[in-house]
Amino acid sequence: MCMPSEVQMDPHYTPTIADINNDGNVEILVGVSDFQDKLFALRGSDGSILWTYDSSLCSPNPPMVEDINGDGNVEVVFSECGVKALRGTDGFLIWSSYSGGIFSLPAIGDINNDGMVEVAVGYYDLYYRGRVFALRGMDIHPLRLGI
Ligand SMILES: [Ca+2]
Ligand SMILES: [Ca+2]
Ligand SMILES: [Ca+2]
Repeated sequence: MCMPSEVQMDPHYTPTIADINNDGNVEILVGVSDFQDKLFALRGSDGSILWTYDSSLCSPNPPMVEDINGDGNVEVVFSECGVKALRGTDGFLIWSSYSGGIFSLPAIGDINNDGMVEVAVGYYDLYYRGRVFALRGMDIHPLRLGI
């Protein structure tokens, strides 16, 4: 039986479970809004903190875990007023795309059949129209979707 984590969280945040540092043990990723918005990576074995990421003005949505740059290691991708990709092993920020109108969870897949994955999110544009945009996972290059 595992002890509960010391991290206090809003129970509405959905955790993500994955092995983010390739050690064969799963971690638990969860966003927290408690005076300061943060994303926590907790060791699944005992709930201790592996790393934390201080978010911006918005609460982190449930993250996706995927190798988005093809280096064989997974990244942690989440939205919180923008889209961010963190290195799974230590939470280092790999890239960030700021947009004030992003409220959706990210979706990850190879949308143009080039063998590399893209990250897609829904957002409001300057005229508050709902849009979707996609970023190349490797280098955050935006792709035109024609919608
Ligand atoms: Ca692990
Ligand atoms: Ca990677
Ligand atoms: Ca692709």
